[in-house]
Amino acid sequence: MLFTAVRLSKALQLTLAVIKPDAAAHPVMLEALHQTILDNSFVIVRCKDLTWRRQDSERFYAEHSGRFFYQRLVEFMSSGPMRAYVLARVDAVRHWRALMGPTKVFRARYTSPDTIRAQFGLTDTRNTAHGSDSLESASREIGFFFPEFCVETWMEEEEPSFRTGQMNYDGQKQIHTVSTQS
Ligand code: 3AN
Repeated sequence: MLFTAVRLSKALQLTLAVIKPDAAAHPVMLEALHQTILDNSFVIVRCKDLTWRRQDSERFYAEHSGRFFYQRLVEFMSSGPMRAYVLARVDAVRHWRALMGPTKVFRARYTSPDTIRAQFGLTDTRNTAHGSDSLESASREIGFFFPEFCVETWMEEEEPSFRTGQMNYDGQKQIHTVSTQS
């Protein structure tokens, strides 16, 4: 029965989500964003608070070096604590980016007022959240933030359990874990 359910349903996808320093600095905002993630049916696979050194920020955003906002972005992203998540859901990459909304905060407020960036973003740089833009970048970015986490192993060993709802939410660790009850 479980085997059939796993075979018939669409596989979960993993994505990297980050709550940037503008929001992570405020515990109430951080809690609201965590709740938004849960309310939108994401499985929280990993959750970690961390602070980047300037060189981490430069390395992560290397593709933007040379853009007018690069120095500002690099400085901001290493200016204080942030929170990184590995999230799972069917079409997680697309769903998380839709929930974040457009990069530019004022555009987000105008076109997608219910999104995270529209509600919490301050400027185009301090725009509250990051999300991978493809499966390939999700894999690379998860490795950047969670070097101990192996996407392939998770897909093989844990994804089927999460897909069929065999999970619990651990309120203390603030992540979902595979339920061991049969
Ligand atoms: P997104 O995060 O929406 O995928 P990217 O990858 O184009 O957008 O940009 C990475 C980050 O660079 C953005 N999240 C934002 O913080 C910053 N950024 C992008 N465009 C601008 C801009 N025009 N002005 C200021 N900051 C920007």
